[in-house]
Amino acid sequence: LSETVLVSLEAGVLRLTLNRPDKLNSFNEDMHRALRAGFERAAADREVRAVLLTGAGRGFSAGQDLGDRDPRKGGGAPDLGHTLDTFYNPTLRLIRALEKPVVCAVNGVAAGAGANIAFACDIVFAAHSAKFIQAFAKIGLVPDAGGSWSLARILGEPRAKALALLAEPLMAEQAADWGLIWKAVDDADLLAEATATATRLAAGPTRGLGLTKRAIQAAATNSLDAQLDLERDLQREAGRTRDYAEGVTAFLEKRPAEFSGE
Ligand code: T3D
Repeated sequence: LSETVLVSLEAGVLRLTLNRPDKLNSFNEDMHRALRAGFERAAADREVRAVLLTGAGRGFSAGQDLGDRDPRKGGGAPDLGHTLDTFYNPTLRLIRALEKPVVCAVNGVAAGAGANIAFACDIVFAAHSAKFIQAFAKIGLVPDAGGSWSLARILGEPRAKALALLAEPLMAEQAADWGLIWKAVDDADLLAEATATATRLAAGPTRGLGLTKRAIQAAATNSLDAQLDLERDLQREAGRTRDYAEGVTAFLEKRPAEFSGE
């Protein structure tokens, strides 16, 4: 069993903790595989109704482990396209396709692909002391792990380009002000607040929440017409869930709903 990602399940929340703290949770192949396996489990396991992603130690993730890319070790230029295909891209796609909420608690610096994996999550909390760095420009690379997409879409070109070209740190508070993340919170409260949110979501109408995620993500590329059709289709599906019947019944009976996730 890999120790590079710690995995625990409590109250329907699958907590995935990136765990290479002495390397600021930078990604080696083992951590890639373990994180991907975590999200595959989240998709397959009915007990899992939300995911919480965080990092061990003082950082969230410093992106790719550059020790594994040392040109001084010889062997010629690596095929980084292949490593994106094999590692980062499948995980990004899993996070986006997972029809369960993914909460991220950015506990410290998030650099390179580490930042962009955080931006792919659904609800992102960051500690006030955390910062986001598009570190790629410092080593001659291009933003990856979905960063060029999410930064441009969320921030627009001027801010996306400045962040990517200058590789300057963006503090958590500013990231929240710009709409890149949900909230910046006190360092001491980060894990409790993110866990409470993930736990609340895990007790929610999982299928409806998953369909909501799908609808909002589809809006980025749909016309209004296509989106209206999609809402009709998804609402039809949501209207057939047990949780919808329970939600309406609970409202009419003036009691809290007890959602099963079905
Ligand atoms: O290759 C492919 O597959 C393509 C995909 C690429 C995706 C990417 O993510 S490319 C971008 C890679 N990441 C970076 O370029 C960031 C490199 N790290 C930093 O710039 C800084 O470490 C930070 C700004 C993130 C944090 O700075 P600071 O001063 O808080 O910490 P530090 O002292 O630099 O780092 C602490 C330790 O972690 C240190 O180890 P040591 O000296 O105590 O033994 C440092 O070497 C290590 N570390 C930090 N980042 C990485 C790393 N080791 C390997 N790879 C790292 N990315």
